[in-house]
Amino acid sequence: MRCRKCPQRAVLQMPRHNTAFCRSCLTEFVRNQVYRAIKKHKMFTTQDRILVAVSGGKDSLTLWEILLKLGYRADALYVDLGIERYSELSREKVERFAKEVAIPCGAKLLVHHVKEQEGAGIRELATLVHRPTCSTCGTIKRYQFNRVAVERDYDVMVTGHNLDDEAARLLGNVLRWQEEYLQKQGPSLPASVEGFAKKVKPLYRLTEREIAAYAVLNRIDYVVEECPMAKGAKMLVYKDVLNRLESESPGTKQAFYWGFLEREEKARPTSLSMSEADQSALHPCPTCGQPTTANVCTYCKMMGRVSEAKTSST
Ligand code: Q46
Ligand code: ZN
Repeated sequence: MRCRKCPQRAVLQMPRHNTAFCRSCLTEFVRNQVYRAIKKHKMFTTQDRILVAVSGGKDSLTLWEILLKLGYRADALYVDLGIERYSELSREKVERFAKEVAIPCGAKLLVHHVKEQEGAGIRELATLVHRPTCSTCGTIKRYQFNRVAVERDYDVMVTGHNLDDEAARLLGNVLRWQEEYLQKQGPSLPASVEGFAKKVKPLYRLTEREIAAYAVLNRIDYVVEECPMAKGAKMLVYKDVLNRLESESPGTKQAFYWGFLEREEKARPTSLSMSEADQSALHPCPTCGQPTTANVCTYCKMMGRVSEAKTSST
């Protein structure tokens, strides 16, 4: 099959756009989708200092590469969760990418080690506080990314969530009518108060398959295996359901998530009042100073429980 834009051989068929691209037209398409996302949602400019959350997987490394190729000032933060082989492998990939691609472009890689800073690997921490590993992990990653972004004066924090991630999350939130989460499902969340970094998702227009093809064709070496803790996660079930719908009816994921965004945009006054509501409910955590709606923030509460559990076991 031929590329729809040039005479080259197509390497990827894209039924949702009823098209097919060769290597260089696919590269251009993917970068262009990221650029459109950045512009449409006024995510950042070339003057801003950007912090990319990288995990070593295809999405975050591809995102970092594209931002650098598009001329943005993008550093990255990697959180080493201390999950034996998986963390070692993914850290290796991130460090190699930084050395070969990012540092030559003038970018920096920052690393946060959970074992050193929080005193134990993510699985051990979760056992100590009697919480599921992924929710412990989520609390730590959110906290550390925000802390680094704010303390080091980054203008915006960027994550590699793609169309599959966002459509699956939307499906989960709609199935349970979690309206509070629905209001925060857009690709750009403003820095609602002092101490909260702006967060954006420039890959929301691209599917996992398109990003994987881009990564392979552009020789981005990423960790292929999933985090071992992801097994059995609800998100994977939602993704699977959406993939089945997509193969029956190409474009379903896009229509679902983009349709939601269009509706949200029309209801913008609600989201503005939402950020006002956030502001009035938030105050600095007395222990760490990060904004929280509770007495003490979730991270500090969790770390308090970790030290209690450690003391009682000695
Ligand atoms: S990294 Fe962390 Fe994910 Fe691994 S422990 Fe769960 S939440 S599955 S994005
Ligand atoms: Zn705190």
